Amino acid sequence: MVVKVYGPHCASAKRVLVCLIEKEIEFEVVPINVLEGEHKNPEYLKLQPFGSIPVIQDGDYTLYESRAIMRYYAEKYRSQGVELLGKTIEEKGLIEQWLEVEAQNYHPSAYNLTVHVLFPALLADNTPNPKVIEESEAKLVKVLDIYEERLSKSKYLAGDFFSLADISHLPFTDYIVKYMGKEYLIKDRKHVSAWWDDISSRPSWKKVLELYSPPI
Ligand SMILES: N[C@@H](CCC(=O)N[C@@H](CS)C(=O)NCC(=O)O)C(=O)O
Repeated sequence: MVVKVYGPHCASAKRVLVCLIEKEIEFEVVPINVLEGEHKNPEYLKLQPFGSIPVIQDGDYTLYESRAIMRYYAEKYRSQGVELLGKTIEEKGLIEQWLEVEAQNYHPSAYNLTVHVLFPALLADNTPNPKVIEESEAKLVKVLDIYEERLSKSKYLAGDFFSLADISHLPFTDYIVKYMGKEYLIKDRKHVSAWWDDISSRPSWKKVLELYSPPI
């Protein structure tokens, strides 16, 4: 069964696509244009009632929330492709910890920066808020200082092995490094910078960028 991924050009969908490629899972995509509001169409809302991207369909099975989708496929195809959930329960615990850190500590500021700096058309009033930009960057600096400390001790976030926790950071960090003029947030931190160079040069991520450019 080929997995159907809705919204491949969106950042959160790219998280899912990298996971599928690393796990060698076949997929096809269904384009959803966020800037034209297609994620709020009644047909799409039947799949994702919150109107967010992505959603996957796998036969009769429908799943949304990008991190939940990654966890599902990493577990379902555990013995196929790259192991992304660790080899021991302790490794899995650390992966879960860093997935939560990404979702709760890293993502909110990275997302706010992305929307206010790059895609103000997604805001209700279409106007970037300099205060939100300043506060989001200040929060991200504190988070990245903790990452720098962590990555001075292990090559990847959960340990010396690549995992879902690293994948989860790819799409929004790419915006920070390439499009926002804020690459110093990553590049000025030696260990974060080395980690970023490593994970962003994986063939899976390069493939996703080659196939599906933004809008968001
Ligand atoms: N927690 C959701 C968030 C997804 C998300 O924020 N998607 C963005 C695109 S990257 C979106 O749909 N934005 C439009 C909107 O929420 O109205 C997930 O990880 O799947």
